[in-house]
Amino acid sequence: RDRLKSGQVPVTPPATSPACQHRLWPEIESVVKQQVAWARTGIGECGQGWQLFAEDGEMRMYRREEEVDGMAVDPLKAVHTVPGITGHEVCHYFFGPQYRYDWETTLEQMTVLETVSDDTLVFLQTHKRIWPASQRDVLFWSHMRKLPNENDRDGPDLWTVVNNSTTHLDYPPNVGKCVRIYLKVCLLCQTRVDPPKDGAPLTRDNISCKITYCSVVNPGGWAPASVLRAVYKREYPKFLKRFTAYVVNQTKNKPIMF
Ligand code: 18C
Repeated sequence: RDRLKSGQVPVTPPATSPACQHRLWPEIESVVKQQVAWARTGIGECGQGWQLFAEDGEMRMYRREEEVDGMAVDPLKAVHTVPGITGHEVCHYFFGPQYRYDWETTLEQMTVLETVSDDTLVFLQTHKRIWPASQRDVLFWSHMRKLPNENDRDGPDLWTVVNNSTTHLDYPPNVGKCVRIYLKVCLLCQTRVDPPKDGAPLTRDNISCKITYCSVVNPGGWAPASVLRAVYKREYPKFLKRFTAYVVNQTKNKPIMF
């Protein structure tokens, strides 16, 4: 059963989530709902214009060419299925700042500007420069959430991380050498379990994770569309393959984290 497509997964968090006291909370709540709904929409239901631009094993990446003020802001949607890991593990390594330098190859510097709660952080990142364009930075909140499996109490939960650009009085955009980019990113993960027939204990051979990754990045300033699309084409597949291989490697000798 594919709950990502079933339209039956609630996205309301437990009322006890500590982040719900914060000024950003109404925005987090609405963006998470919107992004999760979008991530759960199959490519066939997304409308016209989606092109498959990268394919490798189970991984498929689609984009739709879109421009705002002459700048390419192509939405991206990627799906992947990776054996041996859970959705909770994938989200844990994607969200945790302590792992980011290990897998994020375009990163130059990362700072946590605010710890809103265990599941919500505000990040400032600078990324490597692509000559001849200006270097980019990005300031965003990041929220990790379990989406309980209420239809099947014994089934694994869905997990998501949503990243969304925000502002910070102490870090206004475009004042130093960097141009600020604006992003919306959603990573949505569903664990699949294929229990051993003989009632033997569950191992990593019995699990896999269906990953959906959606993003829209506005480059924030001049960037030739052809160069930008070439960067997308190279960097997104590299990211998803490297990041998922990292999670497999980090978890292989650890107990399964459902
Ligand atoms: O989602 C991802 N990562 C998260 C945690 O870091 C988070 C942050 C995303 C930042 C994405 C923007 C990165 C800009 C990078 C600039 C390009 C550097 C290339 C250097 C090559 C040596 O959500 C995973 C993100 C995977 C990133 C894929 C690349 C996206 C390219 C976007 C281009 C943005 C404009 C660049 C301007 C230069 C144009 C010529």
